[in-house]
Parts: sequence; C-alpha cells; structure tokens
Amino acid sequence: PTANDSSTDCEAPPQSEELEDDNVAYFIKKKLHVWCRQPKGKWELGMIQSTSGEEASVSLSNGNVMQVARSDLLPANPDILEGIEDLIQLSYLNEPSVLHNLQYRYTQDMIYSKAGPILIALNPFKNVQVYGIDYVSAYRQKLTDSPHVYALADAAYNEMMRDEANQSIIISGESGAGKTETAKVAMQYLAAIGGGCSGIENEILQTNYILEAFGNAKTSRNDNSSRFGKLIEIHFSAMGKICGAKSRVVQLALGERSYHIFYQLCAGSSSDLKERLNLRAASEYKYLNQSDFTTIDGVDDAKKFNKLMKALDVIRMCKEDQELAFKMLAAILWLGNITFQDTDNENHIEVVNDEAVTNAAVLMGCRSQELMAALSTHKIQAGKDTITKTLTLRQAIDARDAIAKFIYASLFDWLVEQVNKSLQVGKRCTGRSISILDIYGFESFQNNSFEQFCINYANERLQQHFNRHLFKLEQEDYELDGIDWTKVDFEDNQVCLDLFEKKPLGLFSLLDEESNFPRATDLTLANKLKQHLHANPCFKGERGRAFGVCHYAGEVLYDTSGFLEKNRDPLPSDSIQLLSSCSCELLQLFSKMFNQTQKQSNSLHGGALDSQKQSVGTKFKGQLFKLMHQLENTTPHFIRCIKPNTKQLPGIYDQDLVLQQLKCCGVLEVVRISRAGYPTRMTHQEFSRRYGFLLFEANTSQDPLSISVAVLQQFNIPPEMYQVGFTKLYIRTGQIGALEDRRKYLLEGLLVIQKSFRGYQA
Ligand code: AOV
Ligand code: MG
Repeated sequence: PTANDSSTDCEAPPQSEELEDDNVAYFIKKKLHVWCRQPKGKWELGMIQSTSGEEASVSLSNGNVMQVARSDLLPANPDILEGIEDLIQLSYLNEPSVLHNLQYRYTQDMIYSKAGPILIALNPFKNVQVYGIDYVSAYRQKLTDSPHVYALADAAYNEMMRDEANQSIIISGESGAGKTETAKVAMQYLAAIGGGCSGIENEILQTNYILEAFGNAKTSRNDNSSRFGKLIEIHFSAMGKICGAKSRVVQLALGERSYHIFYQLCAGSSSDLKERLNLRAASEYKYLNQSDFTTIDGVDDAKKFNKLMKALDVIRMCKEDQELAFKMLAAILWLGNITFQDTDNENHIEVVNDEAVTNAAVLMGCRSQELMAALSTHKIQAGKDTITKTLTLRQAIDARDAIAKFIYASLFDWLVEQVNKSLQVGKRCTGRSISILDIYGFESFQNNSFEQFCINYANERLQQHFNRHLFKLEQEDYELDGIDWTKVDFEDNQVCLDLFEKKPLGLFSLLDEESNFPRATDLTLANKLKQHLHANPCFKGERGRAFGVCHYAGEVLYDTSGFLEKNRDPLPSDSIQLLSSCSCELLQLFSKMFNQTQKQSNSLHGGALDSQKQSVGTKFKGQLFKLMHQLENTTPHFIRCIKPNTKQLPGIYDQDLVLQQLKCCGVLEVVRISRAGYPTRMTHQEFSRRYGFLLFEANTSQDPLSISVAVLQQFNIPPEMYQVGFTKLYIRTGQIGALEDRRKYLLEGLLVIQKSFRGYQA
C-alpha cells in the first residue's frame, strides 16, 4: 500500500497539517490518532473524544484522559505508515510525526531513512548488523532498496558510469553524529565494487588509520573527533575499477594537543624506538597530561600504533621517513615540557636549561643554546644593527606553543602529501571520480569562538551548495519545461555569505585588517565590525565584545575574545629562522614550504601584506574555496548524520536533540518542499515505454505524450496530481505506486506464461 491509500478513501480528511473544525469531527468519528503536546513539550499519541470551543478532551494511549487546547493537537499518521522508509511519504509531515517515524525505525535498528533525495543516518552507538560483503552484494544486485549508505554509494557509482560524470557524497552533521564512520562505510562499498587486482582499494582504506591517528582527538563530544575536514576523491578506470585517490584537507588549529598519535606513540613504540626518541610515558608530558584522560575506554593505544605502522608500510612510506615523523612528535612533546624562570631583569625571563630543552634540541637537530635563544628573545632589525629584546613570560610561552603547533600542522600536511603520492592517480584513469566529503557540522554553543566562526562559515557555504542543487536546479527544471510552478521560496543564504566574504567590508577582511594593527584588541575588533556591518540583515551587533550572525540554522552569538590572536597565529620570524637552520630534513622542508606560501600569498595581495603571514581565517577560506570548487563539478548525493543523544550511548532517543538537528541540516525544509512539488519526473518517452502496455485499449497513436496521458486517465490520476511539461511528466508523491503495482503484476504474469511456453517447446 502506498501513502496515498488513506486519502483515496472517499471520506478522506482535508490534506492539512492542522486540525481544523471539519477534520476534527472526522478524527473523532474514525477514531484516528492525534499527537497531543504534553506539559514538558513531548508529544503523546491519543484519540480525541470530544471538543468544546478551543478545548478538546483526549484519551492518551496510557489510559489517561486530558483536557488540552486544540492548538496542542496535531494529526498523526495512519498505522499503515508506521516506520515508513521515506519521510516524504507520510500523509502528515508535522514535527511529532517525523520524529516518531525516525524513532520507530531507530528502536528496530533501522538507522537509515530517507527524506526525499537525502539519506538520514542515525548514530546507533553500537554495532548494527547491516554491513559486510553479504549486504554489499544485496545492494549491488538490487535485492533490496531499503535506505542505506550502500544504496546511496551504489547510486553514485551507477550515475558516474552511466553519465560519465563525477559524483560526490556530502556528509554533514554535528560532532559525534557519525560522519567519519559513514564516510568509511561508503568507502568500503566503493572499494568492494570497484576493487581490482591492484589492491589499491585496500591502500585507500588503510589511509583512514593514518589520517585518524594524526588528525583525530578525544573531545567531550566524541572520543574520536576529527579535527580536520576531508574530501577524498576516489578515481575509477573506464571499466569502473579504482585506480587512485587523492585527499584534500581543511585544517583548523583548534588548540587541541591531544591527537591520538601522541598517546599511541608513547604506548606502542618499541623500546628501541623509545630510546632513540628519548620517549617517556604519556603522563610525563605536559601537552598530554593536562587533560583528564590519557586513555580512552575500550581503546588500546599500543594496538592502534601497530596498525598505524602497518598502514604506513602499506602506503610504502620508507622506514626512515616514518622515523622522521615520530621524531617530530617526540620533539613536540619535549617542547611542551620546556619551562621558563624569572631573571633579575624585571618582567623578563630565561629558559630553564633542563632535559626538556636538551631533548627537544637533539630531536630537532639544533644546539640547545639556539633553541633557548629563540624561545626567550626577539631580534629587531634597526637600520644596520640588530637589537635583541627579552620576551615576557606570556610571549615566551606563546612562542614555544607556536613552534609546536607549526611543526604539527606541517607534519600533517606532509603526511597527506605522502599518502597522496602513494595513491597517485595513474595514467589508466579516465578522470571519473567519486569524492566523499566528511566535514565538521554546524556548531552553536553557550560560548562560541573563532573555531565555531570558521566551522559555521564552512557550513553556510555547504548549505548554499545544497540549496542550489536541490531547489534552484529543481525550479529551473520546472521553468525550462514550461511547468506552472508557483515558486517555492527557498532560503538563499547569499546575504549571510556576503557578510563573511565581502571585501573590504566583510567579517574575514575586517578581521584581517584589525589583526594587522599592533594595538588592536578584541573590543576594537567588535566595534569595527559593528560600525561597518550593521546594515547587513544577517549581522547583529551585541553589547561589548559580542556579535551575532543569523545563520541558516539559527542565530549564533560569537565572542571576539581571542579572535585576533587565533587569526594571527603568530610564528615569530626568529622561530622560522631557527627551524630552517636545524639539521633535521623535515624541519628544513617545513620552513621552506612556509616561506613559499608566504611569498605566494604576498604576491596575491599585491605585496600589501608584506612580511605579514597569511592569516588563519584567510587560509581556511582559501582551502574551503578549493574544496567547494572541486564539488561544484560533481553530481552531489547528500547524507545527514544525526546524533540521537549526547551520552554516546545506544538506545536513547532524545526528541528535542533530534528535532534541533533536523532543523539545522534542513531536513524538515526538504521534506516540505519535496511534497509541495512534483518529485516523480519522467520524460514522455520513458513514461510511455514503461506504462504504455497497461492500456486496456491499444492506442492508435504512436505519440509518447498521448500514450502517457491515456495511461494517467485510465488510472484515474486526478489532474491536480500531475503536470505535463514540454519534455517530461511531473507527478506528485505517491501517485505512481498504483501504476508500478499493476506493471509488476502483469510482468510477473508474463514471465510465468513465458516459462511455461518454453517448457512446452522443450
Ligand atoms: P563525527 O565524525 O560525526 O564526529 P564519528 O563518525 O566519529 O562522528 O562517530 C562517533 C562515534 O559514533 C563512533 O566512534 C562510533 O562509536 C559511533 N558510530 C557512528 N556511526 C556508527 C555506525 N554506523 N555504527 C556504529 N557506531 C557508529 V566529529 O569528527 O567529532 O564532527 O569532529
Ligand atoms: Mg569525524
């Protein structure tokens, strides 16, 4: 039965999301269920017994009878739609109905559902038995079509082969919602169906261990939180076999130092390696022991380290390079243990000459004295003379941490490059690809800082990409085909993007400008923003250091404290000089790379930012642009991951939390718009070829259009349920079911006749 069965009933209630006078009577008479809002905002199922004025008496499923305001009632869906796979097939699309449907499926471990073109994935926080080779072949052979990442990856693969067009799978959601796991499931499917004898698909899967070890960290919201955004592009040959891959990352220094790799290295390295790196236990390093956790429940760091070493072997990184990378990690850990002490000179400090300095210097390949000088003094060029100034304690700590951060970020970039080299797209590749995007979702907290500012900007861009594809293209399609289409107002967020991107009067530009003023403070920044941006409707000036931005997912209040510093992310020139003089090859390479990007960015800015390092915000924006550019040339497939609770536990479904995420990622909007339009679309040819043979009377005309219209009339599809375009038929949700049923029935009958006919011939 299709969703429409309830409404083809001759006494069907009006298709309204509200309970109005005439359908209330209908609901009472037919004993239909309604949603009844409870005092704490939860919704309970019940039946209306009677009404008087604006009040109704409702008997709840738990037996209680309640008096409620009519406005607190909403129609519920007929039982036959319980747990339906695609939300847009629901007769009523109100919030409790959508929430209930997802919850019903979740309790039965059906974690995947659809909302029109979008796949919704609810995080089960436990192992669900829906993966593996049997499921892969079931989806490949179309034995099942229930919603699944496999089904979506399969569709992307088929479209790539059929249309020779690049595809993308765009995964978004909050922290801990399951994006990274979902991306891996999609990769597994593509590896399984696109695998060949080269074994490159296994190499691609192994890169996950490397990128996660170096790019992920435990946070309060996710034990395995990705601290970078990733777009992995998987390339295929003309035969549909995987022939290479490339990753693009968007890094954001989040001030986290507890990346998994440090714990893994301390726990899992051999005693030989430990000796060579002067390595101690994780608990002895300040960068690691400041957080409350040096271990994660259920995670064996030593084992993970062995897996990582194997993965590095699989991508053919030589042992010398592996050791160099570990050496850098050890150097960072020792840098973190370096301390400072007061000197006789007021407010000024010197580095404590202990094993931390000695070890860091040995690992970096410089003399202790040089390292100590770089961490405690600043050289200023004054004409021909060089003046040496002593740093304050704060400045020295910042310089130390900036060097550690720089080494780590460069190491990560370098690793990604090594991985890409090893998976380099070969000559036999046709250029067909499927890209998988796993990037941090929208964040709105009590206190939002520069990190949220960047993350939410990225999501604003992605949302535009999403909108453009789903709505704009759809609308253009209708208009091109001459369809009467009362335009659906879709939220275009260009105004909000302008707020971030406009030059010179946009958030990023103004932030960079203020970052260049030595005397600027967080307060002068906030004032500057308010002064120049108040006219943008997405900007909200707030008191003091705060400002608000109206994002597509809601308003977020940002606190400018620390913005300037985080945007500058200063790496003193003394430090760069030190690094380039180190005997360690990697450090030389990193400082060279750094100088090169500086040159590039300076020439891009016409030298205006002379000697000024490219800001973190600008770098982030640039990386995001490249990534979006790559996505623009693909056919997108969207997955929205939803976190059902914040406890990271199975079986708990927090309705408010789910609802808020459905709103943030635009699912509710899509459900509504899909239904308002005509989601089923077929060309006249396709339609007449598929259903033409169902006509009782042979149609003398060969014209696909008249055949199609005859079919629609024979099946009593009401005229308001479809429209005829120049090239295509546009049909509303749920109308095609009856035709499909009839077609299947007839075809199966034909098959039986054919079989018996063949038997007769034999
Ligand atoms: P995220 O990528 O969305 O967060 P993850 O993919 O790391 O979230 O998922 C968080 C945790 O949820 C995983 O470590 C698993 O324990 C569990 N999980 C997610 N999906 C599944 C699944 N399909 N089956 C079983 N368990 C799952 V972040 O990277 O923090 O934004 O920055
Ligand atoms: Mg992740």
